[in-house]
Amino acid sequence: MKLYYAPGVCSLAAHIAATEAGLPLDLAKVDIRSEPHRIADGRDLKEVSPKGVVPVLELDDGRILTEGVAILLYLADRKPEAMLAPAHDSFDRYRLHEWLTFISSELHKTFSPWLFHPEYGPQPAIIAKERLRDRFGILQAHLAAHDYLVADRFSIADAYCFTIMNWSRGRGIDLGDWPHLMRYLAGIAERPSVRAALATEGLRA
Ligand SMILES: N[C@@H](CCC(=O)N[C@@H](CS)C(=O)NCC(=O)O)C(=O)O
Repeated sequence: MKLYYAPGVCSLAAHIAATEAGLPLDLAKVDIRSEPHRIADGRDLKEVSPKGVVPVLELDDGRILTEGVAILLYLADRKPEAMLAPAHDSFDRYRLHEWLTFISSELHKTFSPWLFHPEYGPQPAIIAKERLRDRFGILQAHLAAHDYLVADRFSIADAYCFTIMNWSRGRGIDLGDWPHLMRYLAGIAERPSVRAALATEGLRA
């Protein structure tokens, strides 16, 4: 399998999940700040996926899977024994989807586009940061009573949540008002899979 990724962006979640599961992954770096977005081999990312955004997962048979949540679920289901997603027939599986959807629509897409598109100017960042406070409160309330998002064990939801929340660093977002969220993120950052994925992407934990 090959993961098309850009350092530290949402594709990091898939990188962490594959590392956590021990699934071998070829990595193809994409420059999402160039137009068009160039893969390290010189191709335009749109030649691989018309959506032109990372993450993209290329299976060994050539099939292409896009959308981070779909990729995370696919990776978790390749290695059920790694228990990165609850069993299909359990209610916790729906809790997993509940969190993945929350992270995707309420966190990820509130952080972007201002984070990666400076052409939007300062105003969207101000509004988004205010909206994010509500979302952080929802996470904080859950994490006051739990170490992880789903079923009290690390899952793909935690890999995704960590990846997106990590964007707070150095962006004028002080997480001091959400101590349980800070504790949770610090714990995830210590996981060997997270440290390894960050290091491979040239980032520090
Ligand atoms: N709906 C997609 C969105 C992926 C996405 O927003 N990718 C960003 C990085 S986090 C990207 O590649 N942005 C490049 C761009 O917007 O041109 C998913 O959830 O996977």
